[in-house]
Amino acid sequence: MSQTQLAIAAMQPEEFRRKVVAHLRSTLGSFEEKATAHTWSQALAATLNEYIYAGRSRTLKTQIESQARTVHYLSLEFLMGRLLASNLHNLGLYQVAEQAMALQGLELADLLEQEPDMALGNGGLGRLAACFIDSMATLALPAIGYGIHYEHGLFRQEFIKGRQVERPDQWREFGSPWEICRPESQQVVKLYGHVETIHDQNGSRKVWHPSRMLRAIPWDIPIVGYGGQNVNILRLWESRADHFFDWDVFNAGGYVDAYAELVQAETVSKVLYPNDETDAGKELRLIQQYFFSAASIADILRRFESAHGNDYHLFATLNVLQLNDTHPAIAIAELMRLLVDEKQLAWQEAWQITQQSFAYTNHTLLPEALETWSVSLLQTVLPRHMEIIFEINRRFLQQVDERWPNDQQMQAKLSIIQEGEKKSVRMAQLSVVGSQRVNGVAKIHTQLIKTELFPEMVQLWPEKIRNITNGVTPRRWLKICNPRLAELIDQHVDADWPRYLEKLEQLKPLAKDKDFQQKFMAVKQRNKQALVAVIKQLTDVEVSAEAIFDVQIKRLHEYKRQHLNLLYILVLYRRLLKNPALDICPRVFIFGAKAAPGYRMAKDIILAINRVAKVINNDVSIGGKIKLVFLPNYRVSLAEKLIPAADVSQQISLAGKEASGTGNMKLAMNGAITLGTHDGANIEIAEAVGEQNLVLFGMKVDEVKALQHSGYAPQHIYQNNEEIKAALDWLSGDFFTPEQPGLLASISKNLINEDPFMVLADFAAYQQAQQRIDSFYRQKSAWAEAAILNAVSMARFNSDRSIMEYANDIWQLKPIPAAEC
Ligand code: Z2T
Repeated sequence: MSQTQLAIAAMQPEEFRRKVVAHLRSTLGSFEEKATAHTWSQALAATLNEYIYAGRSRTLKTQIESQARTVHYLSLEFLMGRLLASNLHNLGLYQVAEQAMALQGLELADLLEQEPDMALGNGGLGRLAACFIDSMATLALPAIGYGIHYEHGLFRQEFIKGRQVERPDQWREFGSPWEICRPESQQVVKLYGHVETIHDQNGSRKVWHPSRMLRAIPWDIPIVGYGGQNVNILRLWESRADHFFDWDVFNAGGYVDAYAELVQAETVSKVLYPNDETDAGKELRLIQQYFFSAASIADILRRFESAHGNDYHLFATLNVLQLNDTHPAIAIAELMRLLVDEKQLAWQEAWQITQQSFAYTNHTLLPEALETWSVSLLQTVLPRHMEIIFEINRRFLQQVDERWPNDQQMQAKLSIIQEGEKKSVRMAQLSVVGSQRVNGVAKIHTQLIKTELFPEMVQLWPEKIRNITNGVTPRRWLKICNPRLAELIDQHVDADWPRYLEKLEQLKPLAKDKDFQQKFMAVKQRNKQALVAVIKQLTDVEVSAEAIFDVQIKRLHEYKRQHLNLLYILVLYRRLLKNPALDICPRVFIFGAKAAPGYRMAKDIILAINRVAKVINNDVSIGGKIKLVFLPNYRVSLAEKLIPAADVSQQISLAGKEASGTGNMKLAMNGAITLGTHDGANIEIAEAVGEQNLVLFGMKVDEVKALQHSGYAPQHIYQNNEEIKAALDWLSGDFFTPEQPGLLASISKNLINEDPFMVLADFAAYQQAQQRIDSFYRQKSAWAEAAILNAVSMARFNSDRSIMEYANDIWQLKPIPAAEC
């Protein structure tokens, strides 16, 4: 144990209480009698910061001394959620804080609830980045996260008459105790303008004359590793107007115009784009991407130069830049621009450094999510970068020509530039060409990248594409969110299991133990009771904790098939109306999901679930056998309440569409049984927990492919399956929307005529799988055994394992535990 850790271990509640009170008075300018729960939570955060900053200095000193190779995780999204509980746990101060607050007559849980979620991300991709920086700090890797300091994160969702309405997220309304502004490290980012070619004795060179400038101001958020020894940084850039620019306009007499410029500049980091898997292609989005990429690279280069001057050949030895999807891919062109135009390196040298430095993670195969930027937009916003991309492509196509001589088709297929009426840049191609490694996020996904998305790239560079299956941090997603289960685990294995999750496998023999089963299921029951109260508070619906809690929580997307779940609920409800004595286990269907604001079908599905819910929940004739709730404003902090209470985890995407999924891992880790398709990480979860401990169903990827080729005709299924037909007709009539018949018809219409994600084709298998869940749940002991085996077999899905694989396979990075000083 280090000195700090010893000091923390020796901390007494009364001493800690006094520290918090001191901060309440001096940092918050309040006092005990006056302070609200919010003020107390701020005082608690301020107290933690004493330890966090000490840890940060320790970590930084060690890293500077060791001249460590560092990874820079570039991501447009970091879905952090709340940080107070996580920091308390990671520092080892949770219990003492709980006791200290109790001495003060306060409930720590109430204080934790005061903190708004830091929702700077959409879904899986953003939350993955958050789990990964937790693991990087825990594993003592020299790592920095780079992103955008959005003023508004993902919208807050409300339902009005069952419809999603978006409200602005205000996470910083009252400030955040975790962030520190670092004006001394600000950067300038330039945009627009034109490129001049200058001819001199050395030939010709290019000079970019930008016409706009932004300042990028960094806000640093400390990331505390588990155990508290290492503290890394998440650096988020905020855009501001450039001083000089305003000054010019001001002198020209345009005081108010200067303000208009200022507003434009500050728009860049104003709001997170709420699209999860569609490419919006908006100019402001491109500027966001470039703004944070350019600021981050300038920051990395500044740090490099202060240690190594202009010895750029060392750059790729000491730095690796991980691209979280193609969102920061423009960074490849930016590093080339800096090395070639500003540092005057030869193209070849610059390219070698660049390609050695970057690595790219692909998160989806959905064509609508693969980013392209129109050449004309790039020429306007980033004219020099566009030239550089053309040159990268010209040289790449030479390589293609060497491998496939005179093959025009191959040139067109592989080109970074998509030819056609409106030429565009394919950012995935650019990322593959510009990186030393490319990775997919689950075995099946990586396989599909190799066979479907980039088969030729595999021939060009056989070793480039790797798999690294996603993971989730067991600190947040087990220890913190499920204290009751954590306590049960603590009674049986070493306390450091959140760091070494494989230790839970020691519990496998207890899966058959009746006493342990009873304790495990008692935890689940308590968690369900807690969720009952949350459901009542959020929806005013009363549900029974005796029912199966069947949970589908994820972004709303047709490929994720929330409407497959809904269709089954409709069929089941019809069966119950026909036969109220139908013998089924009572079940509560629970949804949580946000739809992209412009995604019509997704919003229609939300409306449909809410309308069907209203009818079912008020129908006394079915004796409360099924209930249906859609919890509003699904987010990280709500997930932390839902996941520990779930019995069934629905992961029912069409095979081949969900790259990995990570909610599937979180739910299994908390003892939910997966009801899933042969897709993404579900397949690997089945390998880990054993086929008999989850329910997989439906078409596999090759069957989906075969059906597509043979011609999929959902109309035939609709015509030939009485229950499907009745349910879809029911939905499009007036039963659920008497005031507006046909309001929900778009869904039925879509499924009958197009059904792009083959909901009807998988329906029969799905409803059988649901029946298997029903009979499985009745065998109390078998179910408990399976639930336990799920929870204790998740070591492979610990994000520490994912990050170790990145460190070994991609980053060549070694842990550097911070030394005491
Ligand atoms: C996203 O959350 C994911 C993929 C995206 O592709 C975009 C977003 Cl915002 C551009 C998800 C995948 O859908 C999911 O399967 C995966 O587990 C997650 O990324 C993390 O890899």
